[in-house]
Amino acid sequence: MTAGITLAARPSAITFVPEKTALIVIDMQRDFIEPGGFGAALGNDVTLLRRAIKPVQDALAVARALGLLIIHTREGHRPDLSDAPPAKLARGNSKTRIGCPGPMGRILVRGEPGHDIIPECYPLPGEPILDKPGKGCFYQTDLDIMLRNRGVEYLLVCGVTTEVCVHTTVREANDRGFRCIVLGDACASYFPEFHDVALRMISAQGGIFGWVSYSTELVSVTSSSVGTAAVPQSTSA
Ligand code: TIU
Repeated sequence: MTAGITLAARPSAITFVPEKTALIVIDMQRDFIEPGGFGAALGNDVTLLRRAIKPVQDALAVARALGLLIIHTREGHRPDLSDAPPAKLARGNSKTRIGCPGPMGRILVRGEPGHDIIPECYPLPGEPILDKPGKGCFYQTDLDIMLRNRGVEYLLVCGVTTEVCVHTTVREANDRGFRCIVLGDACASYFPEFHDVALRMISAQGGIFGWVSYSTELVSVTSSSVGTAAVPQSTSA
């Protein structure tokens, strides 16, 4: 077993064991991040989410160099919408409702261009993609068994949006006993104040939901062990 890797973090440093660690990359989807998708249709400024792209790329490079399990997630629904709760389908209008046509296909529907992951963060062959109908990555998915079969105990978590799908997932994971390390600069929100408070909520009260660290810290502490050629030197949030 390789040595543990210690990250500076809030509320305290955290040491993770690579063999027992997965990187979860949450919903880096065109519908949320590119102009013309679901996020933009809701009136959001998608450039705020694009800040996370480079840090996510850096986290992916480290995880690949360390041989971590990497799981990419996508929020979306079956084309017949049979897995979407009526309450979720009732939200919005004909331009913002899930399943309605948008510039990148039907909004948040599996198989549509907008539902897919942005090219900058696209999974490599062999990296699992987890399709989920909800905000949290555990709800109605097989993520739990995938992690437990691999003996995963630590989760490095990144993606969008901080206070919605990242937060829901970390809360679920924390209750299931996983140690969650959220990479703050590799998360983003349409609402910067929500992003900041969401990160503070994770590490408050002695780390009530987990730890908050940064992709820059992950790159910095692993560059000697995985080689600087494999890991891009980072980055600003
Ligand atoms: N992935 C995720 O966060 N889904 C959302 O709908 N987020 C919003 O902030 N809208």
